[in-house]
Amino acid sequence: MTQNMKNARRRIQIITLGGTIAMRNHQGGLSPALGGDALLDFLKEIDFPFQIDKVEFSNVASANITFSDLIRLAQHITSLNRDDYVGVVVTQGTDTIEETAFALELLAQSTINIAVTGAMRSASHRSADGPANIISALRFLADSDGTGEVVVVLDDTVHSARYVRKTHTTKLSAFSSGEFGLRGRIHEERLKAYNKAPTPLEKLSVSGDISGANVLLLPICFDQEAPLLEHIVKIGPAGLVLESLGAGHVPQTLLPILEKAARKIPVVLCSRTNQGPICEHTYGYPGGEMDLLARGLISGGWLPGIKARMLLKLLLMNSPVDSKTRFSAYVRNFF
Ligand code: DAS
Repeated sequence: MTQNMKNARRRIQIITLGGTIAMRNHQGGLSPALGGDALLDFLKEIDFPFQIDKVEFSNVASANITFSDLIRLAQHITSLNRDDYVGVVVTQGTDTIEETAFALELLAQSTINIAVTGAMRSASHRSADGPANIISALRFLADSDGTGEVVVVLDDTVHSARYVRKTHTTKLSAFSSGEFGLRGRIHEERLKAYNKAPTPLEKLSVSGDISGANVLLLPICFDQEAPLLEHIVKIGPAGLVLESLGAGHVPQTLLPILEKAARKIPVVLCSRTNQGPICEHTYGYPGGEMDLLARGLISGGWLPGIKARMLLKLLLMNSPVDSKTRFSAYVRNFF
């Protein structure tokens, strides 16, 4: 995009959803407090070359954001005029930010960039990080081309939505892109890009109907009890994502039930290590990845379990047809 084109688009919208960034101490514990106006009041002291619109979408802990909220949010962003907007900042709780940002990458049908941010410290904290994170998110948008990219910005670091993970409960630097590396860093008020924006993923249209798309994420543990898994499969989920052992392995006692489930529904193999890809042709023992893939389970590739569950759920909401093949196509393009 040329500078002239960029200058023609002079608006950024900040959409507030809640989270620690908007929480205050109340009767000894943090809870949602600041609405959009109060949260963003500090911006009036900052000289920023864009018009900033505020939209208060909700004010909840991120554990309470729902799929219907997420779909409404994506539709709202899609409806913004791309000739006017440089980008959108979404503020929300950090607990589910890696899932919602990835979902926006799949759902928002727009070339407007989206920077999702939050805070590790509440608005009551003497050195709250929320305002700095919002400013960094605005700076990312000011310095990046509108390709419909979705990033998570915290602690001056910029992460591609599809790679970012929350890896610590409380540290300011709680987010990591692992082996994929940072998308960039905000340095001296500008974006230093370390990596290019990843190739956009194919967008998914979904209705708000989530009834046929129950997907369970299940970590597999040492000597996991097969009867428990049998009960879960009997309940009739539309899909199952396993955070399996190592590079895609399970105890062999689980094989009959997993094979049976995979005949009916997509059963995705991810790793509970949450780092590195599932192997395809390394381990040949019963319960190894070669055996599981041959029994009809599908590889989650590099996707951590929570993102595989998000992708599978949105795919099923889009259409139950060919969900295994379509899931695998996304997995190939993920990295
Ligand atoms: N852990 C909190 C946060 O970081 C709560 C939440 O996710 O809403 O925002």
